[in-house]
Amino acid sequence: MLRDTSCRTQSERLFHEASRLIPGGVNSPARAFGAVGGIPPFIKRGQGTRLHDVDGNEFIDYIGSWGPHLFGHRHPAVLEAIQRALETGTSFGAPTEAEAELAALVRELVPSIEMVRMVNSGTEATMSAIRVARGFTQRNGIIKFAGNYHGHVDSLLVAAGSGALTLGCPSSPGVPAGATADTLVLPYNNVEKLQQAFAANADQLAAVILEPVVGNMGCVVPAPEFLSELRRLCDQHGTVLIFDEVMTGFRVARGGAQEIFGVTPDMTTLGKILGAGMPVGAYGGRADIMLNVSPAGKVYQAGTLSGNPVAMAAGKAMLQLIRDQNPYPRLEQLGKQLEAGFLAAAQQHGIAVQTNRIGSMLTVFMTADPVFDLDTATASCTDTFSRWFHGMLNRGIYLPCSQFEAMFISAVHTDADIAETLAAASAAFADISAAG
Ligand code: KE4
Repeated sequence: MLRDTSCRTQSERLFHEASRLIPGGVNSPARAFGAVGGIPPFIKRGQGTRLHDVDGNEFIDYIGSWGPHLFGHRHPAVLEAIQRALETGTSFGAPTEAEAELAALVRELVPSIEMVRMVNSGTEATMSAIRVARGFTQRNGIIKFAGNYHGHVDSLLVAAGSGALTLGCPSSPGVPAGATADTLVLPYNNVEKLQQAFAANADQLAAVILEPVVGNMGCVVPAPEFLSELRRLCDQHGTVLIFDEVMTGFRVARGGAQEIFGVTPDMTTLGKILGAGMPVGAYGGRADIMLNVSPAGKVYQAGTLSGNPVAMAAGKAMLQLIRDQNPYPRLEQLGKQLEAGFLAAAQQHGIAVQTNRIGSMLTVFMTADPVFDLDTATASCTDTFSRWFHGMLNRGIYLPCSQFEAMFISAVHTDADIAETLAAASAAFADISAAG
């Protein structure tokens, strides 16, 4: 049965009310349906793999709050940890045991992180990591890659992915030229351009920051030699290699992308899953670098709610689930099943698609050609994507509302969820094919 998510809904009423008070009616542009059109469903509650909106519609969720819900909404272990933490308070602005306990779990799962600082978002994590790398090397130059998104940090909001790319403002107004004067943007997966950039700027480069598997131009996997050459060049020139694993951390493997590809960064940024849905980000890495962070060192970074005890409790519960339950074989199986089904459904109805996937993170690109960087990603047909997106939404499947995002499967998605999703995908592709 097609669900009525058109303009005569509670979501419509709430969206118009919100739009009078909040820019675009949302607190983050990625949620606004700007690229796909229509009104975003206002969510009333989530449970497991399901979202329920204010109009009584139910969806199988493949956003998972843009990554955090590795074990679905309201996992009992996470809820119980939060409730237990709330019994003793919400925030103290003073050190608590939970902060070191979560730090120890992070180090156990991601051994390259010898020391870590908790912050409140992925943006804070990348902003701080860049500052520390600059303080440590006494250099200013930064390399980032087109289509990579590292949060809304001034110096990195250039040729950015995610909402910036989706809404056509990869380099935002309001960012002064000075803020990005030291930022070099290179094409992802292009070793030759990387070598040229180092040859021309090596002694000025404080850091290279990248998504070791990109989620923010849609899912793009690194070419085999890309990460290893990056590591070699950073070693050669004393440049700090920062893996932004805010999305891939604990998502693609227990130890993130660095575990899968066997390339060890000097620093790593984390977020999303680390907070289990609560606002947590983190940056960490080599102790000799991290000991430059105030108050141990001179590079200043601070935060009223950093290490918040309730958020720490949620993060601990999440990382203990990961450590004790090892969800990755199941995530790989579900990802493989879904990818194969999407490809078969598209092929059956003559729709040209490419799928890029790593574990439970994948994107269906509406293009006939391989996607390996921003240019090939943006060659996708966003109109076809929008039609597929709404065809799925109307059949109760909640996908990321942009061609340039990754979808996420949780460890609690069932075979029945996958079957229902693939049936919807086939019907949605059939509609597109029939409409010509
Ligand atoms: P936050 O500041 O949104 O917590 O994290 C920024 C960030 C940093 N690095 C990577 C690799 C990220 O993917 C993100 C945030 N991801 C987007 C989704 N693609 C968040 C969704 C949103 O902006 O609402």
